[in-house]
Amino acid sequence: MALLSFERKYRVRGGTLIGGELFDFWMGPFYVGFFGVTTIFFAALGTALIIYGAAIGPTWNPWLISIAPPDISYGLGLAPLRAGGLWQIITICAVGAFSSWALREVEICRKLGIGYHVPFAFSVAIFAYVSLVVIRPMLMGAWGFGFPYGIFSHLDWVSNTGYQYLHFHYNPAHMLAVSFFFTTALALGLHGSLVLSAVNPAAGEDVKSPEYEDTFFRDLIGYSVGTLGIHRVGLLLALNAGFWSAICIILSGPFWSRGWPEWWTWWLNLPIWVR
Ligand code: 07D
Ligand code: 07D
Ligand code: U10
Repeated sequence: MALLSFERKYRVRGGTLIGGELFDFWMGPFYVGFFGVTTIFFAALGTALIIYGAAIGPTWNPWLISIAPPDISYGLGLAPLRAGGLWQIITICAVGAFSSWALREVEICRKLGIGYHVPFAFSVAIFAYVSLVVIRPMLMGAWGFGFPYGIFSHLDWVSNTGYQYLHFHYNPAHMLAVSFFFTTALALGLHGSLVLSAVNPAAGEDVKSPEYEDTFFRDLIGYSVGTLGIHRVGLLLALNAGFWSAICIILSGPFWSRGWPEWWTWWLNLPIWVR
């Protein structure tokens, strides 16, 4: 079915979560829906507040613009706009915009009659963000533990936070997250190259069937996970990368406040070593 006739078939009203038929329409290629409106609202307000924060700040250099969270002394209270209040409202806008985007994905899935895998996956990314600016600051008792909104300043935050725990690489959940990120790239590299090698042959040659893809990996490593299976594996790897990232930062502070290398003393303290 050509794309346009397919769109005529599925672009019908219904299936929305909220708002009934009120925003149940498309603008050009984009589906709008109630959550499209809330996305635009939060994203526009958040962006405007970042621009306002830049205007009252010391620089227009895009790498250096930064909206900082309140000082730790404000605890979990509200801060004046210029002293972290902007960061607090921008955080509400960001959570509002990301959640709206996920819910808009859900409405599109419902219209198409497909599974909710994409919004579920995006929710893991949202969980990682929320772990940084809501969950960990709340567990530690101050919004000031969130990261600042700026290109370079957020890198400073990651570095400083890492060194507060002496050597962040020794955080076991960080190890898992890093390994899952690396494995995700490996899996996508293998999958993208394998598919292209089979279905995008040189001019004049035949496109090869999935049996060729299966056979390549049986010959190489003795097993093929299959053409559907590799997508399950890819999703599982990527979701774990985001999930263990969130865990590694929630652990740092609320549940472990010393250097991460020290955590490994449990290994040396095992009763099995001969002294
Ligand atoms: C390619 C999809 C497109 C998305 C892009 C990002 C903005 C920000 C806003 C100036 C893969 C759009 C950027 C809307 C502009 C202002 C106020 C996704 C793709 C191109 N980071 N981070 C970047 C964010 C955190 C870290 C780049 C966001 C944590 C490190 C970009 C968040 C920690 C490095 C960026 C976030 C952390 C970066 C490229 C939110 C741990 C880099 C991102 C909302 C996760 C790299 C200068 C990219 C860089 C980089 C955005 C959170 C660490 C500016 C939106 C606090 C170590 N981050 N980041 O390609 O070059 O993502 O930085 O949580 O080295 Mg970051
Ligand atoms: C949070 C982004 C969510 C994004 C959302 C969408 C828009 C719209 C619009 C483009 C989670 C945003 C969308 C804004 C854009 C348009 C149109 C993703 C998020 C919802 N580390 N480390 C990680 C590595 C070191 C430290 C994670 C490697 C040092 C700290 C990952 C190395 C020290 C934290 C990771 C390394 C240190 C991390 C990040 C190597 C510093 C975190 C990925 C090779 C001295 C962070 C939840 C992530 C974390 C994190 C990898 C080194 C510190 C596993 C590979 C030793 C403090 N590090 N790290 O989380 O877990 O993505 O955050 O050395 O907080 Mg690390
Ligand atoms: C899916 C699918 C399927 C389909 C599909 C899709 C999933 C069934 C049916 C849907 C998929 C798509 C439509 C494709 C979209 C894909 C993605 C979103 C993921 C892939 C992403 C990319 C290809 C982009 C990757 C980009 C990377 C890795 C780098 C991005 C980096 C930046 C934007 C810069 C960030 C850094 C900043 C801001 C700091 C500053 C640093 C730099 C700018 C770089 C270095 C510095 C300099 C060189 C100096 C200064 C720079 C200057 C002056 C200018 C820079 C200009 C720039 C443009 C960056 O399953 O099948 O089909 O359709």
